[in-house]
Amino acid sequence: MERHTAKTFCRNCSAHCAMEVDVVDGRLAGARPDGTLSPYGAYLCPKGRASVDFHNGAEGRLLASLKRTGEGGYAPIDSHTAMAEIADRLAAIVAAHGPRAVAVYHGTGAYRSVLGNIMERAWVAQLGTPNFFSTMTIDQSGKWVSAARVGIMASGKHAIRDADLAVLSGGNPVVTHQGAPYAVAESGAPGRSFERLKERGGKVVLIDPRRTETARYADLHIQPRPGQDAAIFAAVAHVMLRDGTWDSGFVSRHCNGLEDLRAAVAPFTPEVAAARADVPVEQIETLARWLGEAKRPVVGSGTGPSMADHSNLAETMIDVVGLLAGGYRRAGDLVRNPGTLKPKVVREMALAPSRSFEKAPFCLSEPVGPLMHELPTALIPREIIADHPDHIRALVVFGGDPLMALGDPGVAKPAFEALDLLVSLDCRMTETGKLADYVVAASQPFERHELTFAADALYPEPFAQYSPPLVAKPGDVVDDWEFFWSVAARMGLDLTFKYWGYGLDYGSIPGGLPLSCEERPEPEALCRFLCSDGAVTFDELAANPGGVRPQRDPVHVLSAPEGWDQRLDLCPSDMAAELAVVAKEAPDPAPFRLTCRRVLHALNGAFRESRGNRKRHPVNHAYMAPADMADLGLEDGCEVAIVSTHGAIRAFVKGEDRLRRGVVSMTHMFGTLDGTGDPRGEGGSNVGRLTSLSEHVQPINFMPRFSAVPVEIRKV
Ligand SMILES: Nc1nc2c(c(=O)[nH]1)N[C@H]1C(S)=C(S)[C@@H](COP(=O)(O)OP(=O)(O)OC[C@H]3O[C@@H](n4cnc5c(=O)[nH]c(N)nc54)[C@H](O)[C@@H]3O)O[C@H]1N2
Ligand SMILES: Nc1nc2c(c(=O)[nH]1)N[C@H]1C(S)=C(S)[C@@H](COP(=O)(O)OP(=O)(O)OC[C@H]3O[C@@H](n4cnc5c(=O)[nH]c(N)nc54)[C@H](O)[C@@H]3O)O[C@H]1N2
Ligand code: SF4
Ligand SMILES: [Mo]
Repeated sequence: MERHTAKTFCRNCSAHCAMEVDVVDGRLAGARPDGTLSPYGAYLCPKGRASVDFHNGAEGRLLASLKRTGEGGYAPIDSHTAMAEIADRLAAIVAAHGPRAVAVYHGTGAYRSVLGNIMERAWVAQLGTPNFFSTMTIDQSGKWVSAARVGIMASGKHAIRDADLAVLSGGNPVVTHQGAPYAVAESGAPGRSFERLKERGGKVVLIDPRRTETARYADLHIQPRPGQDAAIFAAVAHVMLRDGTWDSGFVSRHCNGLEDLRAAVAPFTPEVAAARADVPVEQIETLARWLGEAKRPVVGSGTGPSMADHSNLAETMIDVVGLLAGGYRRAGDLVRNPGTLKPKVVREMALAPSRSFEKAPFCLSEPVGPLMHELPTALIPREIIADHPDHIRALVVFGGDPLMALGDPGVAKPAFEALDLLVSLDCRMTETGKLADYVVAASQPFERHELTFAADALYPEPFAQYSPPLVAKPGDVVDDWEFFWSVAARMGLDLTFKYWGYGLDYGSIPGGLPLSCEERPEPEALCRFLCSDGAVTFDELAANPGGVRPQRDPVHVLSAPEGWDQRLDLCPSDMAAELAVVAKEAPDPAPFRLTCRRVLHALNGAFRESRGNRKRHPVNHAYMAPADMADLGLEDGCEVAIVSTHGAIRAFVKGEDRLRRGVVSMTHMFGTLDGTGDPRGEGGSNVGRLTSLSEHVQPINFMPRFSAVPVEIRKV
């Protein structure tokens, strides 16, 4: 028996927790957290452990690629043959209809794949299609809308390690590990980041209809009716402006629109917001007072406000409150992590609103342009069926299950069926894969060369790690990067491999490593290239498998360049107009609102079938407040129909005294796309059937309503 231990890192989420794995006879045999150098200390969550089982073949991992047969079934196909056939079909589509006929959907799994992620963008840029879609626009792109119309404070928010007040609305990082820059927590060991903040005398405020696992750290937990974040944060702004507690130095240096904002939030007295949200007025007053008093506040949100009613407005108001409080680093402040693979210079300067969504390239079905160089995912079905010569005819799905993620299968599925070519690049069969012409079997992280690229700027302290493959690839699986390179090479597209980062237009990034169509790139060389401007060299990383903490002098925020005159807009006109609509809106009469939530042992659709998850969540429970259940004559395990204006599902209820009344809390990505609806038989109920891709979608990003969905509950 050959046995050894190797150091590596988990790639499930951007925490990239450092870990040690045992390899026995070429198979992964166990995993432990490695706290030796990790900026998070020793930490590993259940998904980190589940990924070891998944590598070893649990949960129906795909070991061969598949091609659809005439009879509607699948036959195995050699992966290289599959990639060649896909390239030929794409080339024919492009020759006949132009590059815009091709689209990609970049799912959550794609973020796990560093080289794949970049090669995908290189391919899309070279192909010249604007049709880049990702989960981000059906996740929290309200934050992108806000950035595009308010602008961006380039110095970034205070690090949690420096903050004295953390305000988080609608996120549960203790379960999801979703932290900075948007939510307020560190993504690795999130609980510890709150503990430390409180040990320093800092305070935590949480706004969530559910008393979540994160709420145990809250000094103030506001438990509102869902869907009221815009009103709550407008009222906080109202109080700060009323009491003169906003950070006037910061605001006058960087922001326009203060007087317009004052007028826009005038109707949102704390009494009005408290009544709408059904919370005590004092809680809103307290939050505003603490924000006024704090020296280094940070304000952020998770998916709750991004998925509920008026999500773009809610996210904009949350950002506006963060700006009024001056929750951003200033010239002279310490930059704890300037980045290791690509160190950055950080300046206290405002970047004016881009309003990119008002500029070309526009969608065909709606006059809307990109956010962060991506088009809105909720429009994919409309862009497929658009009566326009440029409509989407081929879709490559990279590490995602868009049909489950979009919801509204009655609309989305027929559109996907109308495609000439649908490809799923995934390590398992998904609901979208079941409709695909080809399912290409992808490798898993511990079988690939990878760098801590996605975490580089997110770690609380500088740190980087490189991991070569620890085990051989099983069966006939391919690395994601190889898929994109092979398809490009066969299509005759010369790619350039670049260090890409969010917000950058791939094509406009200067330099890069030119790749040839003839010579397969070496993944190690690609990783080496990504380290070329690093504070550590690739050789140092390769020699230190446990990672490296670069030693360098402390870095501080610099002032804006001489003559810099860009400013942020505290009151964009579309924000003010929507706020006026909300001020007049009558409350929805539906007795319950369905809210989003996530479970610890699964990662959206991935690891849903893991042992840990299935033990805890054999079905997708509909959690309700026990008092609401008593009113409806329901007990734990009763089957109910949950009915929205758009659809109905059945589920089993479970009492949860953490929930406020009037809320039904459920997880997404359970069950099948459009099965029988049996909540027991198909792996749980699919809440996507309750949501619509045409009603109650937001302006600009077309974000559907995935939370605060008005529903009725009926006993079956
Ligand atoms: N274990 C695990 N981790 C994950 C995932 C997973 O599936 N499992 N998914 C990953 C992904 S893709 C994402 S995007 C992140 C998401 O990370 P989070 O945003 O932390 O996700 P949730 O746990 O769904 O937290 C959303 C919270 O918002 C609350 N909420 C619902 N509606 C409202 C509202 O209208 N207002 C307010 N204020 N709160 C509301 C819900 O009660 C819930 O507690 O997690 C990532 N990490
Ligand atoms: N109703 C409702 N709908 C929602 C949400 C909600 O809260 N409520 N949340 C939304 C959000 S925030 C998100 S992010 C989306 C999630 O939507 P998606 O990202 O489309 O769904 P996932 O299930 O995360 O898909 C990830 C896929 O990646 C695969 N994968 C894992 N590792 C690899 C790899 O290394 N390579 C490749 N090629 N594939 C890999 C997994 O097997 C899995 O099938 O859903 C959205 N939809
Ligand atoms: S927090 Fe993220 S990176 Fe860390 S073990 Fe869990 S899934 Fe992996
Ligand atoms: Mo997400």
